[in-house]
Order: sequence, then C-alpha cells, then structure tokens
Amino acid sequence: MSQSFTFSVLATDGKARRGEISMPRGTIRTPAFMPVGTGGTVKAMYMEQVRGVGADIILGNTYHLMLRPGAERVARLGGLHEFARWPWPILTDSGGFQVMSLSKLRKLTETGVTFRSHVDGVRYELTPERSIEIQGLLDSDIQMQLDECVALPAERKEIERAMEMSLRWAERCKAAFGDQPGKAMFGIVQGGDDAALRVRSAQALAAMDLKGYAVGGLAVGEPQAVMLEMLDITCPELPADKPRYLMGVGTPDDILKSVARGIDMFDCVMPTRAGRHGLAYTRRGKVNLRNARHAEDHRPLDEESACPATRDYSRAYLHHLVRSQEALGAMLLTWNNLAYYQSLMQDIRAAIEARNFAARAAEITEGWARGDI
Ligand code: PRF
Repeated sequence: MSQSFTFSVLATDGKARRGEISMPRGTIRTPAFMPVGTGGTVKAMYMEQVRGVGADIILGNTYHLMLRPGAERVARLGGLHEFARWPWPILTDSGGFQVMSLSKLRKLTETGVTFRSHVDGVRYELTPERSIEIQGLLDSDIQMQLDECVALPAERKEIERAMEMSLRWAERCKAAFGDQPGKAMFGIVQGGDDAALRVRSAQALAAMDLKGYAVGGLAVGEPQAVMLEMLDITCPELPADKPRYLMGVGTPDDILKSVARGIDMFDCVMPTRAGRHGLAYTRRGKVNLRNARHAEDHRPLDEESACPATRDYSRAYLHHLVRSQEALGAMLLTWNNLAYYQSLMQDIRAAIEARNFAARAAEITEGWARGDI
C-alpha cells in the first residue's frame, strides 16, 4: 500500500486504459465504478456487501453531510470512514452541483454559493475554501474542486462564464488543499457542449498540474452523442498519466463508450436508485420486476452470477417484494445492480488487459439486446 497518491496505467487498448490508483487507504482498479454513498450510506446496502461486490472506492457528498450530521460532527466522530464503517478510499463531490439541484434560494457569486438547506431551511455558504475544508473534515481521500455545472441546453455566454469561474475556483481549491501526499484534489473540466470551451478548460486545468481530472457538465440534458463528442475532444487534452473521472455517468452503455474514449472512473445513482424502484440490471438487459409477467417465474435473475441476490432469489419473489414495497426488495435489487455494475467493470478491465476491449464491448452490448424472456 502506497503512502502517497499514485496512478499508473498498466495496459492500454486503443484509447481505453487499465490502471491502478494507489493511496494509503487502498488501491483502486481502473476503469472503476464508485457506488454513490451520498449521506454516509450506499442506500439499502451494508458496507460489507458494497465491498463484497468488488467496489474499491465509494462516493460521498459534501452537500448532504455538511447539512446533516455536519462536517465538524463527522470529524469529532473520527471522520467519514470510521463513522460509516468503510475503511477504504472515499471520493467526495464538492457540493456545488448538489446545491444547484437540491437547495432553494441559492445565490451564486465569484465568492461562492449561498443557499438554504433542503432539510431545515437554515442558511449556509459554500466557498471553494470551505468546500475543501469540509472535505478535509470528512477525511476524504479524493476531493473535488468546487465548480459550477450548467444544465444543457444553455447559451454559450453562460457556459463560458461558468467554465471560467470554475477555473478560478480550481486555483482557489488547489491553494486551500495544499500539499497532502496521501490524498488528491481533482479539477473539473466544464464547457458544456462547446468544443472550444472544453479545450480551453481542459488545457487550463492541465497546466495546474493536479493529481486527477474530472469531466463535469455532461449527462445534464444533452444527447449521448454530444456527450461522447465532448469526451473525444476533452480526453486528449488531459495528461495521459493522470486519472480521468466522468462525473455522474451513467448507464452500462455510457460506461462502455466512455471507457473507449479514455475515461477511468465513474459514479452514478443509477444502479442504487433503479434498485429501489424495482429495476434490475443484468447481463441480458434491464428487467422491471414490477411487471406481472414475473409473478410466477421461478428463475433467478442470473443463475450464473456469484451474487446471492442475483442467483438465489426467484423473480416471482422479487416481484412480490417490489409490489408489496418491502424493504428487502430494494435491498436485493440494489445488491444485484451493484454486483452487475462491478462485474461489468471487471469484465472491462480484463478485456483491456487482453487487448480485446472493442470485441468484448460488442459482445456485452449484444447480450443486453438479446434478452432472456
Ligand atoms: N460537477 C460536480 N459534480 C457533478 C457534476 C458536475 O458537473 C455532474 C454532471 N454530470 C455530476 N456530478 N461537482
């Protein structure tokens, strides 16, 4: 285990990279999918299960934890790893994206963003410096700069203003983070659906020599083709020896296509949220367990899976649990979905090592379309 944060590319296949991030709390095999643990819990999962399906790192949210239970309180309780019983690496988002989507009466200026809590209406201020301070109190291993993400479609002027301010906030976050060898602070590329703005953002961040780079401002209303085009433009501008993280993405198909363009890390609520809504991801595509066709189906979701939720429970029982709104339905389907996402990442990593990624990606895609009903 490394005492400092390091990233090495172990193999490449086209633009796809198989790598490893090493840091004091553990090693992250990339391409990696980070389950979302917003408020100190990956919803409906024990941490033992999250680890058991193969997650090397989880994501936490500055916004939720600063409101409840509060960053200083988490620090007094020994930090987020101790509090939530997850001793391995944690990446935290910086809060700006969540403020803009969840809080009321928010006001954004060069200084930062002020807003009222969606929990109790109390007023808060989040500046680049305070975001990094909070992420430090949480003891987060990979901290994100505060940025402004503009929903698409948007005016070029607005996208440019937000992107330039995000660059200035990156400088302030870098200064606030300082020198912490075992941890990392990632910059976030913005620039909407504008190729020139994306290049400008990526080049300016690359010049800051950060330990990693995220691509933000995508999967916010634009078609998948636009997102992929932005990745085609952005990834070549980012340093090849640093990890690249596509924020808030995505579907299994988004992941395959983004890995093919050089992305190393992902997070998304999709597998956990879909699980709580009766939707299962499998290697044969998506299965809506709410549907009456499952009511007397003895078969498990996938008899070949190593995950008990996937292999041992009948679709009929899962259907019953979902229809009755039983907590166990959400638990089993979340477990299945995170197991599927992690098995997909393992499959991707093995294919890159075997220099077989494009062919394997086509097979995986074909499996989703084939279905099994
Ligand atoms: N910025 C931050 N977090 C994010 C995003 C972003 O642009 C997105 C966009 N897909 C998801 N999460 N800080």
